[in-house]
Amino acid sequence: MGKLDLSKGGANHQKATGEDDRMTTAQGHPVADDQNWLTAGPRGPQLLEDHIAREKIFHFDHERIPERVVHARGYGVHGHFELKEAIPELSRAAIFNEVGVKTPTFTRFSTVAGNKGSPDLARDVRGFATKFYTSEGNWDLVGNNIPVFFIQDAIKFPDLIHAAKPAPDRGFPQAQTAHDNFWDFISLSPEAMNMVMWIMSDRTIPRSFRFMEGFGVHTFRLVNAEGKSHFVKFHWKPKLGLQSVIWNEALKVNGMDPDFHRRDMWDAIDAGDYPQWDLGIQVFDEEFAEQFPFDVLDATKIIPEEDVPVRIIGTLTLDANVDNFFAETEQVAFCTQNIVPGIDHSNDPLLQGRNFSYLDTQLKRLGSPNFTHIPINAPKCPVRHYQQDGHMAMTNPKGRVNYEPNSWDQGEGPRETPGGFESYPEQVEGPKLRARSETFADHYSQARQFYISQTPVEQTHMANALTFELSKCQEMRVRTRMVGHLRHIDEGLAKEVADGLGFTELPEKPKAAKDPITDLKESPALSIVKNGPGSFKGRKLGIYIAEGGDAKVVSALKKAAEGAGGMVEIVAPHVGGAKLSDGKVMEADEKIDGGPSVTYDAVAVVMSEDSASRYNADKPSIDFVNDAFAHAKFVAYVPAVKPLFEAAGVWNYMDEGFFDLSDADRSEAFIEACGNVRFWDRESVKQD
Ligand code: HDD
Repeated sequence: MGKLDLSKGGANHQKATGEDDRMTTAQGHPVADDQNWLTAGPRGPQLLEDHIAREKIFHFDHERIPERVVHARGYGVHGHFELKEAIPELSRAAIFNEVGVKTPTFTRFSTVAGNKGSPDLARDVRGFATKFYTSEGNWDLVGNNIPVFFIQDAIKFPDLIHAAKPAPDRGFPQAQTAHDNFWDFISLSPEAMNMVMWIMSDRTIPRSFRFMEGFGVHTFRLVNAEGKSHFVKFHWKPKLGLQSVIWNEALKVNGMDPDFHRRDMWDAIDAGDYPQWDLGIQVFDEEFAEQFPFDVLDATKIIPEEDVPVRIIGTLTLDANVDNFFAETEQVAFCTQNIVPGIDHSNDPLLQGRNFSYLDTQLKRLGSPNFTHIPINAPKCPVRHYQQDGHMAMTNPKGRVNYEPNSWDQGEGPRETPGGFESYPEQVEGPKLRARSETFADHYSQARQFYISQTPVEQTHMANALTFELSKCQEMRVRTRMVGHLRHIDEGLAKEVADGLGFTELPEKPKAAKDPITDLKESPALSIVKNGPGSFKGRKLGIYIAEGGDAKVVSALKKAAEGAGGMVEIVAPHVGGAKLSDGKVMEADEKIDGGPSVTYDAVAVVMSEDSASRYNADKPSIDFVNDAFAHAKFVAYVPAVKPLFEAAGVWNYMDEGFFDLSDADRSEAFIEACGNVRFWDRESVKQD
């Protein structure tokens, strides 16, 4: 009969050709009864002898693996990277040299602080980690949607995360930084101030993963075939542009749909509307690094795009949802040390520490050094080495030789390869010491640059966010210390937050390790509003219909939104939909209390006057209109909705963000206006 084929076996819910539907245990024993534990008599005690029940419960008891200590809540998607411009002069990496080649990828988006079950719209940094399965092994770009970090040295990471996570005594708050421990730590860590500006901006409440940037954060090296090196920073630029929700929306969305971001990604990919990001590189040399006012090895600093432009070299397309969340999204193991020949690390002390941490964490999480055998982690190029055994070894090599050097014939075992990975031979010398370089001492200049680069609306949101977060700190010393730091960044901002917190005078500024540079230029690339979508592509219109609504208007709106590449959902008072003016019933995607306006980019309300009078005491209907107004959304309507709009307190305050569709042809103008995301002027208006 020969040897067993060891590649066969393993569980699968779906039957292969020729197999039957028979249920078995994990050992392959056919199961006749999966509903009743073996007992002694119909009402007697259960017997431990029942190997079928015991195996089932045993496996269930072990289903959970430790969640990631950070970035526990994440969402993974398959895709590919296509190189548009080869850069052999900069890097010899195959992935950067073959234009048109599609490298398979797996990207996992995440929040940092919350546990696996926390809501998607927590105010938090988003992880943006991509594994490229290149022909020369896996390259993992493990970045965030913010280009700087809280700390400069990895040794501080456990403290940062302890401070951000729920307090160890009470076990709350979950998935938020609005508490004493976090701000205590931050206010004692001036190096965090640039990051503080970023996290208090709307970057931490993105509308969707599809509308946010990604950054490799650290300075890396690119090394060409001649061994010449350049420094590089990696950027992901979303083709859809940037868009965030506003804080009050985030609070409501979290209650309404805690899976808002993962659902959005699943739906877009399911609908074939594949999100794309351009991969950009900022390349610079030692000479630039020398004259740049900040240290390029300091992960709390950016290099403004206006100083070193971002050069686009390729595109990432996310085009397939996972088949199994656990097997793929949970088990994927990113490691910053996964780099390929032609890319190298820099001496950024945060990056160097990460290179230890990620490998270590995978062993804890996945339980074996053989986590690279799990399909989602396995390279898609040949893998040949002499590592063997260990828990769950799936791909132990065949043959006799498992050491080197060896004198077995060519082909018996792998050999070192000329042209394989070589570290850039950077000259290194100096005393062994624990010290922070003087060149890392500027903590406020770029924080200020970020703040002054925002539009007034965004600056107000930042002041509000800071006030909110600090208002949740019970310790006065924490609040005052933070406001003291803000004074180094912008006196106006410090004053606004101090007023919000009810301070009677501004606290002292702490002594700065280095005096801030106050004349850095504004960088328009740092604002979300200045880099918005500009169209309705990839966005969602919610049309609230009820009996007698003008069918022509609804169909014109649908046509305009879909024509612009957007999605449309119909909301109605009942799941069954509503009969419109043409006598036909239009089905609803959502019942009104399941489809509030906070879940849409823009809304329309189309109903008869009778219906509007009927629903003008209905809280979900009132909220739909009132929230759309309060969140500065563009709103389309027909005049018949007056009774509802009056009840919602908006009828007398309708501005140019409201579109009267008595003339259905105005639908296109409405959708075009939605390209501006929101009618921001409204934010300052007070309602009834
Ligand atoms: Fe980290 C996960 C991004 C600093 C230690 N990190 C993790 C993930 C992302 C980042 C996106 C989730 C990966 C996934 O989806 O599985 N981390 C960053 C960025 C940082 C950063 C952009 C700063 C520039 N991280 C950082 C430091 C340390 C870690 C300084 C430790 C010294 N990070 C980890 C970790 C995690 C992790 C504990 C948890 C789960 C995992 O690695 O696989 O090792």
